[in-house]
Amino acid sequence: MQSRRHFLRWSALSLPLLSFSKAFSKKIAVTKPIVVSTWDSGLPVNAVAWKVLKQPNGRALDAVEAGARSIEDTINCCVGLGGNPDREGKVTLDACIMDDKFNCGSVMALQHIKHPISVARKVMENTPHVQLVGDGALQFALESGFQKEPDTLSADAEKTYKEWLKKSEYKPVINIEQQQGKGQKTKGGPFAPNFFDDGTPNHDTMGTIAMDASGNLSGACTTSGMAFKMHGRVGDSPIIGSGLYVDNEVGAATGSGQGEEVIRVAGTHLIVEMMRMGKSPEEACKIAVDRIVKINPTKAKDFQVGFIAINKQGEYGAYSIHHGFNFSVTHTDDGGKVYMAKSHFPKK
Ligand code: SD4
Repeated sequence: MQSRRHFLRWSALSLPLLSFSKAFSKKIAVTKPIVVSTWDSGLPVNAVAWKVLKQPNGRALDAVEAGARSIEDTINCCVGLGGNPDREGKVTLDACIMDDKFNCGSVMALQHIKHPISVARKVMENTPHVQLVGDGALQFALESGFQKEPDTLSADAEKTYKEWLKKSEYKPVINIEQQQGKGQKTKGGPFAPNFFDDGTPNHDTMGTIAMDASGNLSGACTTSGMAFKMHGRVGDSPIIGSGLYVDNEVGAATGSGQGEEVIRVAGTHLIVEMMRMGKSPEEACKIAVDRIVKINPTKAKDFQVGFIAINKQGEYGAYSIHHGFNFSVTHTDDGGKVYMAKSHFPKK
């Protein structure tokens, strides 16, 4: 006869085992590969990343780097050497990259280099460090074979900079790329046009997160930072845990907007930790946004932050402080889709 002690021991062991096997006999559908980027301008970035993800053994790390490089090649307000300068008229670039094994690299306030994201990857792969800044980052880039580009502003950046100099006023503008400029032929805000004269869209910081067919996550973030910032200012974008974070067991997150406010709450690390605790990507992004707003709800009326996240099931989500932050999702050959993030403050 089975003793009571034996029975108790057996049932204590078997119950968790039974529920464990039940949970795992249910197959969870995972959407992969998948790539998600900030803004609608993320759609062509996703398309470049998608090409990599579709290849046999295509790595998420290569995909996000290729996507970031593609936007660094274009002229736009907020990424790459064609971006808006700081208040001294210098374009200083911030970028970071993170893979599925907590390897990460970043460059901050880097001048003269076309592809800061690739320099960040070299920092990750070829140095014992995570971050290089300013002249040191430039020196490392040149020693690594990157070409030094001339110190000239793009025509668009020069125009907006001259305009700015007239007032020399530094004020972040919500959804700067989504605004209608007064007296301008094309759509655009007072500091940066939404669309250039040839019809191509202008845009903001590019954050891209991806999961490849093997289920590995990586992310990249690249920007010229807030227009007309102080020389030497570094935003959230190149800071691991603020502008970008990847934990291959849990998920990945990145964002765009007023970097100082994201740094204060270590925004993307917070999002990944919330997903670890079982929150969906959208819920996790909302928690980070709410935390920023709670610090100073009045001040939050005047700046934008938007986050995007994916988890290991390939579920994605986003949330922003103000209406107007959209994001791009690609997980099939259909060219991807743009979604508007839900926001703390509703559409005005
Ligand atoms: C920064 N987060 O430098 C970047 C800029 C940005 O919308 O995303 N602007 O703070």
